[in-house]
Amino acid sequence: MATLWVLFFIFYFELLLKTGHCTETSSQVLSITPNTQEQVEVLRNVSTQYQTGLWKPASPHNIKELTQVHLYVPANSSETVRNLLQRHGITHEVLLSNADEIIEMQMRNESGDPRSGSTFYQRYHNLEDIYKWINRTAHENPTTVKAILIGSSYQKRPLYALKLSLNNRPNKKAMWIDCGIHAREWISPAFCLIFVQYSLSFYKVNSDITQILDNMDVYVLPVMNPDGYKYTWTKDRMWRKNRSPTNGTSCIGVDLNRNFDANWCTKGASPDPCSEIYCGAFPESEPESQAVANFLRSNKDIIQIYLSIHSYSQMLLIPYSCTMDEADNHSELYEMVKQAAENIRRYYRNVYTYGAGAKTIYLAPGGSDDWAHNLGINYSFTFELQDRGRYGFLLPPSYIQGASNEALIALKTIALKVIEKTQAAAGSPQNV
Ligand code: 0X9
Ligand code: ZN
Repeated sequence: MATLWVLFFIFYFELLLKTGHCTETSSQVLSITPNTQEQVEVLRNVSTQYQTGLWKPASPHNIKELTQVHLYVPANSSETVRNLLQRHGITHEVLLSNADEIIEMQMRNESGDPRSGSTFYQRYHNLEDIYKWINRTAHENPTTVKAILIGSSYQKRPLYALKLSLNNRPNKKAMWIDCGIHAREWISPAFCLIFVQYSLSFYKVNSDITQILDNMDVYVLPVMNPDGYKYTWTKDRMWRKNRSPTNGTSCIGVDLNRNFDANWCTKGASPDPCSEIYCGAFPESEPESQAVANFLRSNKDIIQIYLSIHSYSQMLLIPYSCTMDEADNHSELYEMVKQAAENIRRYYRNVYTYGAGAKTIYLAPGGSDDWAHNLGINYSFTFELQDRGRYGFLLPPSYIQGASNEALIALKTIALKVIEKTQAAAGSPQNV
């Protein structure tokens, strides 16, 4: 009997270590809300030390009173950080108690365990597999899909956009969708893949996507930041920026969503190469943002809708993020994201907030959506997909389909509205 008890304790202790319920030995993600300016300062400090990783907001400067901060704390600094918070009377909640284990699991999942029962689109894929998928999709659909090389990354990886053109109607307009500007937001490329697959499978089956694809071509860039994405699979799951170096510092990477020419590098972006929101040496200094900007410039007369997919927070954002001013067509855009959020709520019972970026999250100049809007692509949006912080960037693969369905209904709502306003009359979207 005694041996049995000993075995039980050994087993239980191991379980504690594995599940992370033993706080001393596992990394955690904490949700912390500072109540005073002093607490804000403490949190800004903590978030730049002890090898912690700030998940939300993107930069310590954006930490403010009464707003949740999500902070990754590695196992070895867990005690120090918790003591520090306690000393300053800052309370916290544990969002994830086993972050490293989840990271490991999501990477292992890649090979596609045949016993898991999940399909290709219900898993995250590494960069090589996404390139293979791009190739396969173009080859298997020679009349409707074309892979267009729009440029290459700093490390010379190709940037392929897929052009979906489901019929030969003359003078068709177009929509642009990019995914994976920020490397760690894995749900974003996963959505782009699902969107392409859905469009090809449900054209002439679902009336909304049929109407959209009858009226516009769609350009889909599944991974805008391939170097960063690769890095999240091999070295650092929480990497955000691209991988270009800067002279005179060992800090790497530019935030591609601060590198566009829209109030570039003003408040809400940083000139410090070590910052997560580093704006780069000059607007479009990065080959990735330049490639997208060049493509949009060359096709601005046909592209009506610009959509950039990010995570996380569940938000549907419209310009501007680079100024507190309203866009010239603010009410029109606002009405669209409002309807899109209502549809997500109606069909999937999930809450998305919506509005102008600067007012809904924070001032964030140099973003692609604001730049595209100023270029003349009036209908410009950024979606922040699931979730609201429970898993954050580590959204489990089993949530990919649900998160993508929500983005899809929002996309349909907006595209149908744009078609209705600018082209033929359109109906209301159905469930997907
Ligand atoms: O800060 C960002 O770039 C986006 N949020 S994220 O958490 N995915 O990093 C929001 C982008 C909103 N649009 C612009 N800043 N232009
Ligand atoms: Zn992002």
